[in-house]
Amino acid sequence: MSLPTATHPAMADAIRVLAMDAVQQANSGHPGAPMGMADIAEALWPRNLRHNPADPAWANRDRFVLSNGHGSMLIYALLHLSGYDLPIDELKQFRQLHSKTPGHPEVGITPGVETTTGPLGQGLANAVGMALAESLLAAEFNKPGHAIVDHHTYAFVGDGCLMEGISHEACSLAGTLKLSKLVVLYDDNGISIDGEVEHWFGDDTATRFEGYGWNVIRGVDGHDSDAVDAAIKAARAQAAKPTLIVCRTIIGKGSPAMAGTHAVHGAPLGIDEIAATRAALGWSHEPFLIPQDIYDAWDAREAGGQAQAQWQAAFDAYAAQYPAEAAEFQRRMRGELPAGFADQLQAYVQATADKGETVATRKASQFAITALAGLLPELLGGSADLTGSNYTDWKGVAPVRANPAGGVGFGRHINYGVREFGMAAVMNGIALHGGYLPFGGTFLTFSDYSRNAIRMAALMKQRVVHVFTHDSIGLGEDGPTHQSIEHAASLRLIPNLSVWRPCDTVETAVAWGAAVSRPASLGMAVHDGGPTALLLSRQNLPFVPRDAATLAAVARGGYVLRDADGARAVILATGSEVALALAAQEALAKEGIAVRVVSMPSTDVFDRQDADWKRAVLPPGLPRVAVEAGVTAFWHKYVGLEGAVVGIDRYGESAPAGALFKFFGLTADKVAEAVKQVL
Ligand SMILES: Cc1ncc(C[n+]2csc(CCOP(=O)(O)OP(=O)(O)O)c2C)c(N)n1
Ligand SMILES: [Mg+2]
Repeated sequence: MSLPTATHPAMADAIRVLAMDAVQQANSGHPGAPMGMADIAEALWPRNLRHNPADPAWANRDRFVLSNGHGSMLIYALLHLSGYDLPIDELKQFRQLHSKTPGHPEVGITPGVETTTGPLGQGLANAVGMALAESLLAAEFNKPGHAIVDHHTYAFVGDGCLMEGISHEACSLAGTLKLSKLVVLYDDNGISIDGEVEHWFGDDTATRFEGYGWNVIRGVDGHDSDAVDAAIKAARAQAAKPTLIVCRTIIGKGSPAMAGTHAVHGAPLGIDEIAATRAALGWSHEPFLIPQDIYDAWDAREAGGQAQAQWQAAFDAYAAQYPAEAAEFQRRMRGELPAGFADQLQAYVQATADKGETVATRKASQFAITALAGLLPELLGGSADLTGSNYTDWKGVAPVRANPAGGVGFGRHINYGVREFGMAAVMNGIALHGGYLPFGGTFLTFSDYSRNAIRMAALMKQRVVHVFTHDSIGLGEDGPTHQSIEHAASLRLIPNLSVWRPCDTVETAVAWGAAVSRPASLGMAVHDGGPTALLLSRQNLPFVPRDAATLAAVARGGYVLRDADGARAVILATGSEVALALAAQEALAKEGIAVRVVSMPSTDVFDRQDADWKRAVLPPGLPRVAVEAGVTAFWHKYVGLEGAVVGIDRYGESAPAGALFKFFGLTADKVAEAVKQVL
């Protein structure tokens, strides 16, 4: 690109001063990474990134992820300078309440921010998910001569991202799947918070990535933007492998006293050093004043508008020839479910109720997946190497596999390998990219491995579904390492995460329906969506017949499953313990004690019901007993301090499931006893 009058170094210096001045003004933040990566950014954004500041939601834009999210002033400066709707006043409000420039980049708050980053390493895994979504969509929708899906995904990473274990999980998968349109630029500055990383991070990172099957471009001078530009172009010129560009940089470059030291990582430079930096850079302008020639050189609006218009023309040609595919692509990228889906879902739930099968809820989940996969072409499954246990596949589904020449062939089931955290963060990237509704499975106990990515999905309100099977001591012989105790309760503490622990095929069908029907959140259009965790049994659970009203009530998250005239107490239960509650109800009835059984497959969905519903299900004044094969503390929210909870407050044991339920007192007798105690 030919530049007006501003030089490349001056363009990069604009980032440096914006970063150091905004951090100074906020009296908090991280100037080191933006100052150190300014030249790399100047090589990528104006010279290589295809994006349109006027339409941050353009489907075929290149994706950009700042995985080292602490360097947030870098992306804010880039968005501002490139012409996004991020005025200079927002940069002056860096890190202030309700500004568009929060401490770490957050999707949905700042136009042009593709994902929320800050937990190091996860942005990189999100980028892998975005690149995977791009490659899959291209395989699904592109036609000869019509490459309507054809963009790159770029990520900036620091030492921290590459020290994090998730970088191994995600990048190993990216290499195996030959995600060649993924280009990662490594800020190899030798510094992290504690100082010089050589003392705790001595890896040969380049060789490590070559081992993953990446194309590695070593030894690039990260302050020579022409060299970085050439490396990016070399990466784009090959279609076989993802690329890591190792850019040797100086953290805080430009600051005479602090560059190259950890002092500049996460603290303001101070006014004296800022003055010295201005002098050293030859930058005479006041804080937040950028000369017009520099704005002109950065302005991406015209080029972006042209790039999008060109793509639109290509898309229109595609739509003329393939109208159904084009409409489907647009629907999918908007994250909307197909017309008529709600009715089809209802019919599926009804059919499930009519069949009345007794199976494990993991199996019921596979039934639901099979039905939904036929209705929702966007459904994209997978498992962290437990497909045959999680039942996340369906008959005839093709696995996603790398093409020998690069990229992936089309499939709808991803073998994520034994990488729970990577899977969860890759799924977030897939959802953020748009076009697919990802779900993935593992054992519930290993949700801890995925946990921060589940939290990030919840924070970002992303529609992803976690299939967590083997949800309690009911898995039996594998023992306490595999038996979930605290997991259901702790997942329920994550805001925006919807958690379901269904008791039979019907509740499982409703749970799946609720999960896929949460609104999608793409780009700035973040509404009340979010992820879902389905907690499913390994063991068979008896089908519970319901009348029409009871069937309709399942979607409320908590409902009266089996009432009794003159009920004197309520038993609440979830999942495998609903059968115990029903058995206790019967036993108590024989003794003349009438109790109501409430099934509570989703406490968060129940909590969102109106007060009348909640009072009708759990009448104030009726004593309550909760039963769940896990920690008891959570349930006092519903039973109060006067109520009783039958649960397990220690780790499990290795034994057949039947013996374990008995040993831990998860029996109908014990539940009945607890009811008598609260009467
Ligand atoms: C998962 C996670 N752990 C810890 C932190 C806190 N933290 C923020 S930046 C940083 C050091 C990162 O080093 P590097 O990526 O090299 O950044 P640089 O100092 O070079 O800007 C740490 C530990 C974090 N943000 N995320
Ligand atoms: Mg570093």
